[in-house]
Amino acid sequence: MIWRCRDLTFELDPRVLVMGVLNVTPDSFSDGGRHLEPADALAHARRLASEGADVIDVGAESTRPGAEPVDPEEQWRRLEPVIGPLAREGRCVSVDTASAIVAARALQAGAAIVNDVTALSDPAMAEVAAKDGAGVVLMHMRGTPPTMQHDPGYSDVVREVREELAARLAAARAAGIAEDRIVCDPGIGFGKALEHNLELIARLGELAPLGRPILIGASRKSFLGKLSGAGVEDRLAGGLAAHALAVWNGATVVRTHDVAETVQAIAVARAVRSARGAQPAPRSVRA
Ligand code: HH2
Repeated sequence: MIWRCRDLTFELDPRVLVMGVLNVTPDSFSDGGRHLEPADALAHARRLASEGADVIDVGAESTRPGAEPVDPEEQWRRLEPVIGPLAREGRCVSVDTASAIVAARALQAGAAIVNDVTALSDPAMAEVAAKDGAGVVLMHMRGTPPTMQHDPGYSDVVREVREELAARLAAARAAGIAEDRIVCDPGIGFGKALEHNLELIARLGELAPLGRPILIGASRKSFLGKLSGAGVEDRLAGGLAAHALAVWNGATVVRTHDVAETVQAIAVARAVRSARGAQPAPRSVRA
């Protein structure tokens, strides 16, 4: 499977891409306030790359449950000193934003990917991404960050996420975004209760009919704390387990704060998945 992001082409499966998270925010749930100074942000991005991140995903707006939107001008004030320098160093930069204005400026500054947790809900975003041939991450979310964790409900979370992502994929194609530029993401923790997150990871193979690479982002998220009792600083092992299981079930892009450890966990999961006689989860859809 191919993922094209501007002039870059990634060949996935068995290769798994690692997206290292860089939040230039005061309030992100796990690393808020740590990389607000551009020098700190750049140093952190370079560390993530040296640990094996293929992509640096830079965000300036927290999407944790309860978070309020951040004005595009403020997002760009935080992002500008980071995106251009990283892109000029030849790094593949993704911008984590739902704002078309911010995405357009980031692409102009050299970003290659738009990671939109609202799956292009703003039609202007689709235009921006299509025009520059950006890679696009379409993430599934029910509701919006301020309210999304207020009692989320599904009758079959995997089927509904697949159908809703299929609709966003069709909308993206209709807006002129080539299919090979798109990755789909079930949105772990975005309008999902614990059992929904678990079912999505367990049945990730059922998203294969979307025909696009699947991204998983479980790093440090609260469902790991619910399962283990670990605080946000202590969820590394749980995140590695979740990501390894997701790769076993077909994820080929992993978004993480903990790159070095994730690279190692993925190498093992990928190798087991490729072992003779391995029987990963069926890539069919439950009847
Ligand atoms: N999760 C977060 C943010 N962006 N993008 C995608 N595609 N998938 C995800 O699972 C995802 C995402 C939340 O994590 P983080 O960026 O660390 O936190 P915050 O939103 O508080 O900045």
